[in-house]
Amino acid sequence: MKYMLDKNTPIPLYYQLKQWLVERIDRDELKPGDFILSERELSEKFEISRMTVRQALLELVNEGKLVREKGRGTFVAEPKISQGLLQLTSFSEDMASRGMKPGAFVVDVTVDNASTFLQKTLHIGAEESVLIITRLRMADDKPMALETTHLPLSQFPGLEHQDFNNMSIYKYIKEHYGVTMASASQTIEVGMPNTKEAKLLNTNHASPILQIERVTFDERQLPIEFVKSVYRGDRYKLYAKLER
Ligand code: 16G
Repeated sequence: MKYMLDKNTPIPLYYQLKQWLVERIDRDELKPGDFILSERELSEKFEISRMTVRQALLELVNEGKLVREKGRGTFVAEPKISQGLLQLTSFSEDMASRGMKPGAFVVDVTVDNASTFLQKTLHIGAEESVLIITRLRMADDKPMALETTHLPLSQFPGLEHQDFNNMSIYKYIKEHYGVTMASASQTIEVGMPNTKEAKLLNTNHASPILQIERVTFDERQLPIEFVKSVYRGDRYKLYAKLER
């Protein structure tokens, strides 16, 4: 069946094709993971050039609506998670509130002396040890972020013996040490993943990431955590409600 784009309006054909695809995604006729017809098939279906099709698909890939995978083709992207910026939540809480299954896969756990930076950030002495946990965070078993958490062992004695796979650190710390995360300061920058990050996050080198650093404070305003995270840019958008 042939579809007609309106060749008599000043609206460019590539834009009309984009709108056609976006409408079908918005109406759920095309769902995340569904394949999009090839450039050749779309150009035949709409009787337009392959160049025109290419431009429409490329823009939708750049806007994060479609994903292109070498050797597989182009398909509809998963919708992005809208992450609120003003509430202090844990990854596990965030995913559970969206009806998704949170997960944590431990990549590395070490105990190290506090670096000068960590001494300052966590208000600890040079002789104090820091527990460093790197975890891949999953939502419904799909990798979303890579987090490296630094915790002062003086505040959490024995924590180094805990298995951090598929568990919530915030919840554990509250239940076992009576420490509640009360506030945090956070910076967010855009970057590109290194080879290890791209591999663990199952993304490619050309996909931008969000680099997030957080210092979390307990109810006494004491810093108790420093976290460096790398979030998949194609899976997250940041949200804040602004008031005048
Ligand atoms: C969030 C926090 C991270 C915290 C983690 C605890 C950001 C950028 N990071 O991912 O600082 O360590 O939650 O999650 O939001 P958990 O309680 O599920 O282990």
